[in-house]
Amino acid sequence: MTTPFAIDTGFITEQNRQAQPAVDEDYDALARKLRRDGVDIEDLVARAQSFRVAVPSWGVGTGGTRFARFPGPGEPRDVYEKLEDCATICQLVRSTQAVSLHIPWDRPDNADELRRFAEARGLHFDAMNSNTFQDRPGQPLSYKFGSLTHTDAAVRQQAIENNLECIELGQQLGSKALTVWIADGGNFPGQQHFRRTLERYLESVREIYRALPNDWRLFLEHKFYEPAFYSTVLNDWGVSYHCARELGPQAFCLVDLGHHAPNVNIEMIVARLIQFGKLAGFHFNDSKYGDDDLDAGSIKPFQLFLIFNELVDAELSSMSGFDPAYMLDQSHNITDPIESLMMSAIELTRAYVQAHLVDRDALHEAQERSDPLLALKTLKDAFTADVSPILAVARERSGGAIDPLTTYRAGEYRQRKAVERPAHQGFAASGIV
Ligand code: LRH
Ligand code: MN
Repeated sequence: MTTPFAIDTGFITEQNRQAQPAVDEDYDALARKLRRDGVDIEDLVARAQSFRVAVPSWGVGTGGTRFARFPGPGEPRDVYEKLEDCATICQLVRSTQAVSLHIPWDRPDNADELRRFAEARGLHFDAMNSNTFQDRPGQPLSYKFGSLTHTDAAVRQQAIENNLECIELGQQLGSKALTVWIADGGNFPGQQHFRRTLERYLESVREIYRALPNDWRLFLEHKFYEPAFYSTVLNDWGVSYHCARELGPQAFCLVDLGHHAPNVNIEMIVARLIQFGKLAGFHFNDSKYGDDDLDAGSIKPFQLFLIFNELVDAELSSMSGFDPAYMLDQSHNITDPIESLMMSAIELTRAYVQAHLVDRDALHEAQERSDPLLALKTLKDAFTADVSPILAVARERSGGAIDPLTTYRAGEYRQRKAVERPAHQGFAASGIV
């Protein structure tokens, strides 16, 4: 068994040596500019180095749509190869040590072995994701007409047990949270009784909540439509908040950016959930129309910045219990998933550092004096600041790549994996599509 290829740290160091002079020049120029504004660039580098976001195991395989999937070379064929790719992402950007697994797509034969494999690559496991939106081979009862809210108690019980299995496996893997997203809903008016369906949801989730270890959190993920195209049971943050309150102190509301109707003010929903002490965290991605699962910051970077503006405002006002879980949830249909996940992690770090650049005293004063344009300018000054040198230096100081994309491509990781992982026609590591 040949050792799977991995990019050599010496290669990264050599790549950084070539990129260093330009980044040092830009860094010094930015340091001077920030010093004029009374900002110490070193504080921002430390913020960038501290930023963490989990990558989705299902995101390292090529995604697709109902129309087609175009698998790329060197696709990961099992959870171990998915972790190899996650380790490569972390090697280069140094902010993605956590991986979020999806069950049964990633169910290991030996949980301890998987945990050791991950730890040997500097990885650990973030929130577990249950799946009661697909029927598994040999599954006794179908989820066609719902899972946790199905009218048949036996189907609900099956779905509850699928979630309890995730908790049990997650405990073996060191995870501390379970994300529950269900596809339950209707395609036709009259198909579901809205109130009774939500009562069944709460009744079922209470069973899952009761099984939570004391140090675990339960993340409820709302979504306004798809795959149900008329009504969705957990359709928005209000219903999710009501349910999290009903369940208890270990239940929180997870915000997937793509799960809101176009033009919904997501940063305000985030502020609400922070104020109510029920923000679980995020599935970061971007979208133009529906739940497009595009790369974070690729379509609406200002919205991403405004979301981090709310998060940093809460972080700096040290709100009690404020501990949001940051995760990516994307589908990479036409790009190399590793490249997209690296760039997305960088765009999140960028928004986080820019949000720390906001002059909050000036913003507060402009708000108090009802000076909207000065308030907007105070935010835009931070959003339009090019903090790339800070991000590059932070990666380099954390042992990563100054220029991850160039280093990754020069390292020929994908080409090497294409040889190591010969494609099987029609075979794809289990995941979306
Ligand atoms: C549903 C969702 C959910 C996952 C799935 C992969 O749209 O966002 O978080 O389970 O994507
Ligand atoms: Mn999601």
